[in-house]
Amino acid sequence: MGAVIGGLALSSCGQDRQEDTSDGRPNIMFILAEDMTLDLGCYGRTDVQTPNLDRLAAEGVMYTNARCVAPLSSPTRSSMMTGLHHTITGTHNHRSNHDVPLPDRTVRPFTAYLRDAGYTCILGNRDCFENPVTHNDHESSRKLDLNFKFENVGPYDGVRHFGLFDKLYDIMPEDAPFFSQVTLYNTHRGDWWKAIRAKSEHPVNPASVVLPPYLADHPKVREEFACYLDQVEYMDAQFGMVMDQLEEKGLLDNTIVIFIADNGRAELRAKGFMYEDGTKIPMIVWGKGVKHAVVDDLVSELDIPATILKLAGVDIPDYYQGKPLDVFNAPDEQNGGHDWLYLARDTWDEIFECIRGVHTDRYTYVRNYMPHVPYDPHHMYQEFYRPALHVMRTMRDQGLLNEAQMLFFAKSKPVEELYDYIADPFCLHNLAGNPQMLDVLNQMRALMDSWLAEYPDRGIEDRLTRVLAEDRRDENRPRPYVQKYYPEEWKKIEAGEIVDKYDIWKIEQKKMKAAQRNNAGAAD
Ligand SMILES: [Ca+2]
Repeated sequence: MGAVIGGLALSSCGQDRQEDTSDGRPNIMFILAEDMTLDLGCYGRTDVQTPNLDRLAAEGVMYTNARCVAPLSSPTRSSMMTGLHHTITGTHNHRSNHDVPLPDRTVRPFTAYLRDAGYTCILGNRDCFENPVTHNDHESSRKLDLNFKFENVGPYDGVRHFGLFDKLYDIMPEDAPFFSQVTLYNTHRGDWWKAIRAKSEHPVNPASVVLPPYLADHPKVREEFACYLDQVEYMDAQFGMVMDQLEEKGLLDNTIVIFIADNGRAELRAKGFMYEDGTKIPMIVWGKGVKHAVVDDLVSELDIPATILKLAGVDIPDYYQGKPLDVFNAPDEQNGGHDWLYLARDTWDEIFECIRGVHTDRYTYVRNYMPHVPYDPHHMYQEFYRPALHVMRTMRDQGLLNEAQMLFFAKSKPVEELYDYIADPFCLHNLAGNPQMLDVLNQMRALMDSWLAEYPDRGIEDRLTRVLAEDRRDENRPRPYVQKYYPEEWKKIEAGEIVDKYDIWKIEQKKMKAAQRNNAGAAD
């Protein structure tokens, strides 16, 4: 499978072909894109070119109703690594518990089982990403982002040793069978977005972008969305390079490739929330023996670790909450997926939150445990990385937003929400107050309550007692700093420009704070 580079100048990754020393078990390649929903050509988008993933889907199994377990990175990644929902293991608050080992020593990272079975576990990819556009692709390719104590590489016992992988980067034929995990990071918001768009040979035309109806149809919003799709194209090109690398090493024939995004699209009313664009993720499995199929079953990220262990011939632990995908079967022979899934969203940076959701094959039920926290809580990260937020706030003040676009600016959230996501894929019409939907509402409530009766939910338990780490507090974020010292730049942000200096500002502001502290200390 040769890669099609999506019109972007990326480094090549030529390697001498070497002998595959696999003992017959498949190699497993787990590739995670960041923060995107079904924004690929193979899922029907007409405004983006993703030839490499389109080909993967045309030859492999493409899941059309796959869900993350949280609409944020670190809880989803923590869940996949343990096989258990993040609300059970205490890994629910984004970027938390970094010094806390997993609470139950019978719960082990799935890589520990793979390593016991003789798999070489390899994290990240260096060869393909040597000439990134503006950020360090190869460092971000090893992103783990787990809310428990871990180290990238080294032994693991969960008490004194917390290493999850055997090594970084290099896949060698003698590593077979291997498990390789690679994050393709650039679809995450960052200071490289404009540079990647500038480098594209076919930047996405803002006029051709199909916007979701909850975003205002404004030139700046179109430009931003086009730039997001440029990131998707760049990611697709990187994916193609990883596949080329495997082929050139002679390892592709015995490798199963699993591609997903960790959570939904980084946009207003998507990432962070239970709606379709926040929770529906691409999921494609490809490789030797995998039959092409398009599967509409409701499946979960938690099915991924179970699938990986099954592919490796490892017994799936009793406590696992996912079930392995039947990737070698036609759709009518598949296991049918899940009847329903439980999702949770808790603290995100400095914003406390507690949202719970249930998805069935038709409905989404949402229970807001903190309804007083608005959808737009002036979250610092979103201030910098959601140009649409500023554009739409201005339009709101001018009375220019329609009902769908005003949803994000409600002063509070309803206690309960219910959506028929088949009829209403943008989750614009809350049916929770509709008397005709009372039976459905009660069924969804009962599903959520049955989960809560069976499992602890540590996010609901700790929601009123959370304390933010020092570096999450508002004063350590650069909004007031930029407003004061870079007022012209702040004006651009408020006008809906895409940010590309956030990291610089963060560093400068930290330096200034440190200098102020030192000066205060000297005066004492
Ligand atoms: Ca993510």
